[in-house]
Amino acid sequence: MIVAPKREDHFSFGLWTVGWQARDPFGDPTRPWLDPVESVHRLSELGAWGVTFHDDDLIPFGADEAEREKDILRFKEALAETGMVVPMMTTNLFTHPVFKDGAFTSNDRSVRRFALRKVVRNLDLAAELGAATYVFWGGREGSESDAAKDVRSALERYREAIDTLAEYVTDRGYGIRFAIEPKPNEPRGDILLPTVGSALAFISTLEHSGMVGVNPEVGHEQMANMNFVHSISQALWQGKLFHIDLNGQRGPKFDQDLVFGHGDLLNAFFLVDLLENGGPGGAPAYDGPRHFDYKPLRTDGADGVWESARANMVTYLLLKERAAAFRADPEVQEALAASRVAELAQPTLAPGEGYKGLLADRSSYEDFDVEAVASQSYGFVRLSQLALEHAVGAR
Ligand SMILES: [Mn+2]
Repeated sequence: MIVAPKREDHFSFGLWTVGWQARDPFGDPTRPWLDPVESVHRLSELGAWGVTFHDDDLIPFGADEAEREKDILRFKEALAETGMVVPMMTTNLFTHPVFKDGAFTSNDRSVRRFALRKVVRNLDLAAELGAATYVFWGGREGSESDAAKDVRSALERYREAIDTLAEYVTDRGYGIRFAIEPKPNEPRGDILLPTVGSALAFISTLEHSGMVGVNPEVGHEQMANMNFVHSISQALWQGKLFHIDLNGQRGPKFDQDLVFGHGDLLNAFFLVDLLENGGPGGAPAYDGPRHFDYKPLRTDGADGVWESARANMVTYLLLKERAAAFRADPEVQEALAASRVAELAQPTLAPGEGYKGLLADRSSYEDFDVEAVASQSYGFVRLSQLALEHAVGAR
């Protein structure tokens, strides 16, 4: 039985995903331009709830005011006709050659000032359209040569940019939160804030750090050979998972942007289990949009565009079902207990104990049976296999 996506599942798509014309560094586009209005209607028919976009996805770079107003009006009409929402928006600070050495961290100060103005203009539109989250992906913020970029100054300028924009949003009372999207490389040889951990550390230096979180993308983290479930867990632990980009990737190579689950399926299973069942008492650990940032395969025509959009949502829902079955299985519960997974939630020190109590507790060291404890089995293989059997629908 294949599940059907619904509004309440809160699936959203970037206009640049289904709208990707499949131009790559080696080849021309294989698909025609797709009208954002058509994307809104088609995604809505497939059961999606929202669309997201960069300013330039909707309004061509350099469009005059009349053209801009016309594009926005048509788009708003499509939203009104379908009931689709815009939960997130972002800025294109990477396509135009003016950004070839970065936007907030270009060596050229005038580029940095232009970039801030481009973001401010689009933040006004984000507020108008009710977007709750504004994403910053600094694709061009980086370098190919260590001779060419003073990284400490670049990070300082990055901080200055985010703080300035946060102040603007606060002064305007927009209520928008920012989410920084890490990526290790591509298009730049090395990109600043390459992983979720780097972004979290950067955020802690911000003046308005409370309104800034992360927007991790499956493939970006896996390009850096990170375990996405670990990265998301840390973002959740720090209360910083403001948004998420779901897609697929097979290991450290170029950014594949595959359909969700079409890369590391088992990691996708555990990710959905974490998001849907990882909260207190098995509640969802994340209540934001389930946002897909992927590319329909270049080999496919329009049929593949909509088939892949559907595939993202169906795969997520199937994994959600499988994760629920995994959690509900008494054999899994027994295996989890045997593996003492829940015991990790118990603090290492007793309430009020402190190091003095620890030092006074002979059972913790002097009388501790190192050999007996070292010889125990944690039973993780059995637990892993149970998860796999549930993930593939064998249980
Ligand atoms: Mn990507």
